[in-house]
Amino acid sequence: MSSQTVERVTVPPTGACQGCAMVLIARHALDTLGRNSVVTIPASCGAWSGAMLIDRGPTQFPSAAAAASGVAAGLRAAGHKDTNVVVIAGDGGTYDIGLQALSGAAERGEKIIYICQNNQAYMNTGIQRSGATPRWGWTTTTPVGSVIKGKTVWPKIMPEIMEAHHIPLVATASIHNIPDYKRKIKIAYELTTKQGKGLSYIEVLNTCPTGWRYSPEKMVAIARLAVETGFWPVYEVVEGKFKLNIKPKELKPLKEFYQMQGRLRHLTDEQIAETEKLIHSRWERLLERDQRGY
Ligand SMILES: Cc1ncc(C[n+]2csc(CCOP(=O)(O)OP(=O)(O)O)c2C)c(N)n1
Ligand code: SF4
Ligand SMILES: [Mg+2]
Repeated sequence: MSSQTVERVTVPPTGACQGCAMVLIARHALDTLGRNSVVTIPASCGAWSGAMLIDRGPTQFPSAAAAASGVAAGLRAAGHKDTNVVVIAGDGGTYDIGLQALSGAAERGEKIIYICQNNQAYMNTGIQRSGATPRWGWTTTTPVGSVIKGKTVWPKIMPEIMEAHHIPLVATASIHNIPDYKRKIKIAYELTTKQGKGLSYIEVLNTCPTGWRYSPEKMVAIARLAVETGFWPVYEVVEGKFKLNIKPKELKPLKEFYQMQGRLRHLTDEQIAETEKLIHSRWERLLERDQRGY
């Protein structure tokens, strides 16, 4: 990638559902990085990202970061030092079954640009819960019945787990702000591919109409509301420097966001209030970090 390069790497059509944000996540990452890239996609909806004009290796569900480590080593051995080695994995392949491979790769300082498209469930296999599914959220394995109503535990905060690995870049992004996402992809290119400083981790909320139960034309509105309610804070930690990139003056009520989605519409006011309390206390911590700058 040069700073001037804007070349298509992904080619339509895709096999994804109508209004799928994952297509945007894959397309803008790879088109920004350009053709001197190799991408590894574990079993996930990412398999439906469409045709690509670069080498693309499907991997097993748990091993994307391990496979990418091997690709990076092979490229290095062959003298290709400036090729982007990219992973695009789902939340299941990142938070859950792929965590060990990812943690190992991050700790070893592998030169991998790792993108997690987080749609908060195992979507391509039929909407099963993951470590990223919101508490009380409906999935096919956390049904809403008369005794149990959705997932009973809180989701992990994966970007904070990645921060504990002291990697050069940890960032979150939202598909309603593509320029911010592409800027972060360029930082990853600079730190990981060009300067060889280790693994970059970027996680994007993948608003998924099929699994979240909303109609596809609301994709951008839902993504924006996720950020404006504090449900999905957009920030970056670049070589230890913290910045909250989108700072609404006041957070919108979480209920607005939850009521737009069939998977979360059943929550009681008390459950929403409890979730909001957690979100707001995290938001306060992020504002403090933003002021401190680390
Ligand atoms: C070891 C193993 N267990 C289960 C599966 C079946 N499987 C393939 S993809 C997937 C879920 C992927 O979820 P996620 O990573 O969140 O991606 P998404 O489909 O949501 O994009 C599962 C359970 C598998 N391929 N390998
Ligand atoms: S299930 Fe969701 S993430 Fe998967 S292709 Fe369909 S809209 Fe996209
Ligand atoms: Mg998923």
